[in-house]
Amino acid sequence: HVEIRREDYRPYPWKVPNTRLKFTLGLGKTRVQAILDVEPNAAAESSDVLCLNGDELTPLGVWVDGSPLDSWLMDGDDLLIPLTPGKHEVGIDTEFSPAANTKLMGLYASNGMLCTQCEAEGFRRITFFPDRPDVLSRYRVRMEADKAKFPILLTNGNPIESGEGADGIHWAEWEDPFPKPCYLFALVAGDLKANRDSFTTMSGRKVELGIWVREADLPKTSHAMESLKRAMRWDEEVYGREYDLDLFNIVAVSDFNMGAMENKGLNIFNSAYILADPDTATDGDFDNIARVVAHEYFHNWSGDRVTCRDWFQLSLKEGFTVFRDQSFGADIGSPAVKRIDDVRTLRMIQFQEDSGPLAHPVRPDSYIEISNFYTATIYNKGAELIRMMKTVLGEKKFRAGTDLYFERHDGEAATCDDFVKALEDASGVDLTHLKLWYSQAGTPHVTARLEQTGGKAVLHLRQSVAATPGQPVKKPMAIPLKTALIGEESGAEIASERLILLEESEATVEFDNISEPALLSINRGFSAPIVLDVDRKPDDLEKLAASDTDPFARYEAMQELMLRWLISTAKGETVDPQPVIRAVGDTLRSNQLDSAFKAEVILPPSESMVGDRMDVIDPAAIHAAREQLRSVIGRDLSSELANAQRGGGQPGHDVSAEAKGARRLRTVALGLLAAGDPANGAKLAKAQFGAADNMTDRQGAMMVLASLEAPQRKEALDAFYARYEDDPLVIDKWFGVQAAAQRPDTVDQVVALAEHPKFNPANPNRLRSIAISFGMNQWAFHDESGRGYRFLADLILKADKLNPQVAARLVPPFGRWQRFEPKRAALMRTELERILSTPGLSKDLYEQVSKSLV
Ligand code: BAL
Ligand code: ZN
Repeated sequence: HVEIRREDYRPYPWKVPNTRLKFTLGLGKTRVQAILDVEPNAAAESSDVLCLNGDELTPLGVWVDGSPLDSWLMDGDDLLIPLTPGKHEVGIDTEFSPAANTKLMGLYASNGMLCTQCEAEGFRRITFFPDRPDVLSRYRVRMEADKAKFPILLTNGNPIESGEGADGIHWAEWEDPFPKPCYLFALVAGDLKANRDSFTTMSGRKVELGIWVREADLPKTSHAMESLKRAMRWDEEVYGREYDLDLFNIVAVSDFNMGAMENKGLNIFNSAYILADPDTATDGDFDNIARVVAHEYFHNWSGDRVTCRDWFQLSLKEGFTVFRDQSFGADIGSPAVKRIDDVRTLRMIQFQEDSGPLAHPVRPDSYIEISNFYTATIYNKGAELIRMMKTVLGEKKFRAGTDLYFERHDGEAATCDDFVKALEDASGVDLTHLKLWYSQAGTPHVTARLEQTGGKAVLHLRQSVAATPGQPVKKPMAIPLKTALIGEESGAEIASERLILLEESEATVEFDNISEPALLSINRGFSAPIVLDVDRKPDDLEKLAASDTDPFARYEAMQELMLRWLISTAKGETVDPQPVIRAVGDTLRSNQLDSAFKAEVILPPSESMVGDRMDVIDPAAIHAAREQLRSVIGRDLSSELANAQRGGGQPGHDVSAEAKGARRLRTVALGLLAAGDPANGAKLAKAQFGAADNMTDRQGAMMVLASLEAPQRKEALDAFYARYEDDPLVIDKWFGVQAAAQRPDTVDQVVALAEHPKFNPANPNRLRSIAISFGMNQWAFHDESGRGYRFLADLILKADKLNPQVAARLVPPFGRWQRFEPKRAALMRTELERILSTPGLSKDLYEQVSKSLV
C-alpha cells in the first residue's frame, strides 16, 4: 500500500474547464458517458499523458476530439490517455452496477433509490477523472431513467431541460454554474417527495428549498427545514455569506457512510440527521440535526466556494466549518452547555486519538487512505485551532480575516497557510506562533501553580507535549489561556479575566493588588485544547465549583473534583467523597443555575475519561470506583435527585431550552437514583418509560433500565422494540442502548444482538449502533476474558468485506492497547495481529491496524 506525502504535491498538468456527463441510470446497471474539455495547465509541468483515476472501472470506449482511441493504457486502476499539447475533448464510456456497490462510495443503491457519495475519492468509481480537489470543472449533467422507478432526478446546480422518451423513460439536464472539484458532485434518482419552502437572501433573492425523503417520512422533516433557514440567516449575519444558487436541495438516505455531505446545491444526508419528531427523536437528535444541517450548509462557502488544494488541507474546510457550526449552536442555544458538550466530545475522542498510535497533526504529512483521516483531530482539534485564532484576534479582526479569505480565494482550492495569511493580512496580527498547532500532533500538558504573598500572586506555568508517531521531539506551543483570580472569601473576580499566551516551556505571570486569598480560574471557556494540571486542594475546587464566574470553569472545577476522587479510588486509596457530595448537592439546590447546566455538572466523568488520566488503565477498578461514587451520590442526595427527576413537566413537543434542560436533568438524576437504590430506580425508570410522551424521556429511562438487573429491564426493551419495529432509526437506538449497557454480561448481549434478524452489517448506522457503542463501553469491551475484543475484531473483518471505510473507523478502541494493564494489552494486540494477518484486507483497514500495532 502506497503512502501519499504532502511534500509530493504537484499541480495537475491539465485543466478541465468543462465536464459533461450522461447517465443512463439503473439499479443493476448504470452507464456513464463522460466528455471532458482538457487543456494544459500553465501553472504545472507539461505532460503528454492525461492520467485519470478510476476504481473498479474499465473503459468501454475512449475518444479524443471525436475519434475513437485505442492507445489508452491502464496503470493499475488509472486510465492513461496519450495527448498532444493543446486543447482536447476527451470522451470515456463506463458501466457499473450500483446495486453491487456495498462500499457506498460512488453511485450506489439504497432502498430502491440511487444516490452518490464522492468525498473523498468516490467519483473515480463513477467515471475516470482527475479525482483530486484542485481540479475544478463546470458540470453539465443529463440523467435518463425509468420514470416509474425514478420519478425524481436531481443533481448539482439548476435544472435546464427535461423531457420524456420512449418506453417510460424520462430525462433531465442540469447545469452547475460554479466550477467544483469532483468530490462535490452529487446525483439522486428515486421515488421521493419534498418538503418545500423558500428563503429570501439578504440581497432579496428567493431560493427554493427542498428536503427530499420517502413520502412516509415527510412529517419528520420540519425541524431540519427550520434549522436550514436559521443557518442560512445566521451565515449572512455572522459571516456575511449569502447563498448563491436558485435552489438548495437536501436528500435523506438510510445507507450512508458519513453524517452528511456538502455537495454543491444538493446535500445528501444520513437520514439520522434529517428525520425527527418528538416521538422518535431525542432532544440530542434534534440538536444534532440542527448542527449537521448547519454544518453542511456552511460548507457552501467554507468548502465549496473555497475548497482544499489537497486532502492534507482537509481541516481547512472541516476545522473551520465545525467551528462555524459550534458557534451557530452556541448562538441558538446555551453557550455554556454547548461548550461543555463540545469539549466533552473533544476529550472523549480527540484526546484519546492524540495520545495513541493513530495520533496525527491537524494537517497530516502522509496517509495511505484518506478516508481514515476524517478524524476528530482534523475536525474538532481543527475547530479548536480556529477558535484560538479568533481568541487571539478578537471578534472584529477575525471577521475581517474571514471576509478577506473568502474574497481572495473564491473559486479556488486553497491551503491552511492561505487561511492564516488572510487572517494576518486583514488584522495586521502575526499568527506564526499558532501555526505549530497545524503541524505538531499531541495534546499539550500544562501545569499551573499559583503562589501568593501579601497582595501579590505569581502564576507558574509549564508545558510539555508527549512524543507522537513520527514526532519524537516536540517544540513548545503557543497556548492562549483565559485566566482570572476568584476571591476565596468573596467568590468575586479579584483579578478580572485576561488572556495569557504561554509560548515557552515555562513562564511566570504576576498579579498585583490582590486583596484576599485567591483561587486560580484558568483556561476559562476551554480557551486552549490542553490537559491542565493545576495545583489545587479539593477545598479550592469545591469553592470554584460554587463560585467561579465563568460557567465552563465552574463545570471544570466540579469535573476535576470528581476525577480526582475517581482516580484515587481506582488506585485503591480511601478518599472522603463528602466534598463531591456537597458540591453536587449545592448544584442541585441552586436557584441560579438552569437544569441543562446542572445536568452537565453533576454527571461524573466517563470511565474512559478517568482512564485517560491514568498511566495504566484497569477498567474493572475504574468501573467499580465510578459505580461507588454514583451510588453514594444517589443515596446521599436522594431527595434532591428525586425532585430533579420529577421536575419539568413540559410536554414532549416543547423543545425550548427550558424543557430540554428539564428532560436532560430528569434522566441524569434517574441514573444516579438507580445507582443509589437499584430496586427503586427500576420502578422509577419503568414509570418514566411508561409515562413518556417523548423519546428523550423514553430512551433515557430505557438506558437506565438497560444497566439494571430487574424484571422491568426486559419489559421496557421488549415494549420499545414492539412499538418501533418498523422504524430503522429507532431500532438503531434499541441496539445501541444494549451495547452501551453497564452490565457484566454485555459481551454476551452484543454477541446475541449481532445474530438478531434486524442486525445488518451492510447498513452503516446499524453496524455502528452495536460496534461504536460497544467499543466506547470501556468496562464491557475490555472484559478480562478478551471476548469483547474477539467480538469486535470479528465484526470489523466481516464489515471490511462489505465496506472498508466504515470497518476501518471501528478500529480506534483497539489502538489504545498499550495503555491497558498487561493482560488486556496482550489480548488486544493478539486481535490486532489476527486482523492484520487476514488475507485480502482493504487498505483502509490495513492502515489503521498496522499503525495501531506500532
Ligand atoms: N465533508 C464530509 C462531511 C462533512 O464533514 O461535512
Ligand atoms: Zn464537514
